[in-house]
Amino acid sequence: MTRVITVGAAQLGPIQRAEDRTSVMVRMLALMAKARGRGVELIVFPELALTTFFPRMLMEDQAEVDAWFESEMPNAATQPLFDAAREYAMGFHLGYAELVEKGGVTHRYNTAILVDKTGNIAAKYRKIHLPGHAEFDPDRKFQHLEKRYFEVGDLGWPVWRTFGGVLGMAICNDRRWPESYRVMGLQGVEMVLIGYNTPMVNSQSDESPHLRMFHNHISMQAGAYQNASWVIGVAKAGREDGNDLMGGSVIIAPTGEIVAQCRSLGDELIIADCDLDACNFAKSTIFDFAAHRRVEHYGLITERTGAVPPPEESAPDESAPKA
Ligand code: ING
Repeated sequence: MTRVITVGAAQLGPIQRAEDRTSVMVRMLALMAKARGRGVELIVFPELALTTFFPRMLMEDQAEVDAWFESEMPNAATQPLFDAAREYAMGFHLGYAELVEKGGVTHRYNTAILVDKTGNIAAKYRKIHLPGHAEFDPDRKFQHLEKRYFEVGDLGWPVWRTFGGVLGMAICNDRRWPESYRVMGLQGVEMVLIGYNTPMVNSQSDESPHLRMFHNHISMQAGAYQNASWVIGVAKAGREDGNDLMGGSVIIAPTGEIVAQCRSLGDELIIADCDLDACNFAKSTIFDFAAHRRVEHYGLITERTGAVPPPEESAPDESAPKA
């Protein structure tokens, strides 16, 4: 029996700060309806899919910050997605800002959930690699305050047996770090779902948009290839209140090849039949981790956080007698 999942990557165009969740829901439900007509079984929405990318804004008032978060999931705004999932027998991935009380303490995460075909939340992931900074940085062309608004995720990178295979999740900046994929690869992941909101330009350099797109794709293609896994990367794209987000949403095969790619900066659905058994060959040959990895040499990867170069070469001792 083949293990093929028909997957839809549902890129979203811009969400302006003034737009409410209801207007976004209309757009997401339209993409789900379109996907249903194409036999999609799993639709993947972006990171922070319900609102504008609010970490670009410096906010001092906690109530103003918390208005961007969901304290329940599902909730009144998002319930229609869960209803559609059940009606269409279509699972979905959704990124959102999660506010959760634990032991009387409020925690705020950049979160993604995977909802199954019955409309139940089957999996949750909280973003671990938070890019940017926590305080206003006057040297940047624009702010990227994820370290201010979110805590580092506390769930690790689990994988789940669902949709007939082994699925995992990562969020945006996670896709740039090989460790994210490898932790899931070491659990046999066959499909990684990744939403992203990525500025089209660098806030600290004149890096070109085409170079940014190259980095976007090479990161996910490498993760897919080196872990013999499908990778679904889905953008929220376009110009949000004058700030440009990149598109380039893709469906990437375990070979690292891009099999489908969005061409617009708006709401756009791309679809592929993802055969999970396409992971098997590489997992049993070139990336048979048990046969080839040498963990006894990998210690630095978990022992050391920042790079430590070797000491500077000592300057020749000028006082020493010349040869
Ligand atoms: N956005 C960006 C990302 O990692 C970024 C931030 C862009 C960091 C480019 C480094 C280089 O795609 C989010 N939301 O993580």
